Amino acid sequence: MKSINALALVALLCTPLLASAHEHATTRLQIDQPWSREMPPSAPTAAVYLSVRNDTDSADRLLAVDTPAAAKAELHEHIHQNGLMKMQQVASVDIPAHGAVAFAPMAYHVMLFGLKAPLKAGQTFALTLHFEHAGAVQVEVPVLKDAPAAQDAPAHSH
Ligand SMILES: [Cu+2]
Repeated sequence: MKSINALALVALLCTPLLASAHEHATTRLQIDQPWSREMPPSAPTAAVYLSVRNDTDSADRLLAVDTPAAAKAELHEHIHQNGLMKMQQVASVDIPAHGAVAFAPMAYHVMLFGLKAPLKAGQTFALTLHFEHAGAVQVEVPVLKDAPAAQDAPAHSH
């Protein structure tokens, strides 16, 4: 009896995951592990990180992003200039065929300006990515206190 209940629970928990995997498959691009870091309530901006995987034979390009959580969302990259770390807006991000591009701390990221409300850990918000070929792909972005284990910034290792 106990094992039957466990199986039923597993089936219940797996259903939303299967549904979302199917949804992604139709877009030809896989958006993995989106997340945003919780910021102090006074912070006017926030960053979103994720990974875009392209399993198709043709390259694509991320052109723009938007979210109802902020007035404006931009594609940014970090650059080294004269020994300083800076970030700047980029017009688009190439997603190579059979490749993946990581949006991670100290790399590409989505920058949110004019947050409608402070981002608190435990919340999620919608983010829409606009690709040249795949079109609009929407993901739910969870707000986390710390980076997910798989995305721990290598720059922080001592
Ligand atoms: Cu930025």
